[in-house]
Amino acid sequence: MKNVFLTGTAGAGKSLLCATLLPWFADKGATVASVNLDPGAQNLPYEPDIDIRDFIDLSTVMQNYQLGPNGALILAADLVATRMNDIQEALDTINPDYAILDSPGQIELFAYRNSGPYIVDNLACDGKTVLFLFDSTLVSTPTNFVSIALLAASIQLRLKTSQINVLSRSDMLGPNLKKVLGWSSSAAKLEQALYEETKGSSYQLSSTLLRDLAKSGISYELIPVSSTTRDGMLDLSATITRQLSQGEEMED
Ligand SMILES: Nc1nc2c(ncn2[C@@H]2O[C@H](COP(=O)(O)OP(=O)(O)OP(=O)(O)O)[C@@H](O)[C@H]2O)c(=O)[nH]1
Ligand SMILES: [Mg+2]
Repeated sequence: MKNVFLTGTAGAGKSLLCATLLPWFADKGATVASVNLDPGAQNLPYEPDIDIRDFIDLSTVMQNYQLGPNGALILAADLVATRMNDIQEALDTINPDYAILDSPGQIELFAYRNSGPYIVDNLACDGKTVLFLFDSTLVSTPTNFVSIALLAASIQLRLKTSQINVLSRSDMLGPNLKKVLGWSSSAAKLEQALYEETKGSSYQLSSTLLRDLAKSGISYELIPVSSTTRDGMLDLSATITRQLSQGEEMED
């Protein structure tokens, strides 16, 4: 079984991408299971095979611990790790080729507390990758692009797992898609765009961070995908499969 974790800022399109990837993999003849790891999820665009909400109920957490909605979300996210054996057991029963795991909207609850890294690290699998979604609506300026690239690097630092960076909801960028992809594939283009945007005021900070990012070897080359038009799905699924088989070769 190979685990594919979907991460990204709130509303970046994780759940709809999960719903889109499931039939995509199934059509290719792979068996696939969906796992919802978000105890606070309200409406999911797919029917999860395994649902953390069956083990952790947000309103019970609020009542039992006398917490408001934010406090309950934090505690519920922490409690996810305590149900890892249940998730593992359910996954072992299904025993799919791929498990697609949808994470909570509040990325800090998943990546910056202990539960998310623990789950990523300890769920048994013979290959795993993290998809980090750059939300198209958050990367429309060069400075914003750099700030989300830093977040992507930070998630990689926390989850310590091979990561595929995706430009999600790419259809929402319209004519700006080409420009954003230009920044993602060329550090020189992005630096020039930063220079033109900031006119010196925050150029020093953003360009230094960008160069350090490049020096660290972390790639922010993005695969554009749209769950609405299905554009980019072929490229993304091929990248996931390649990444996971590379992991296998490295382990051999
Ligand atoms: N146009 C367009 N809208 C999208 C796409 N993917 C998701 N959306 C919409 O964006 C909104 C958020 O999508 P979700 O899939 O719920 O995003 P999420 O990251 O799971 O959100 P949280 O779990 O709440 O953080 C929904 O209204 C989706 O219909 C896409 O590729 N294109
Ligand atoms: Mg979601």
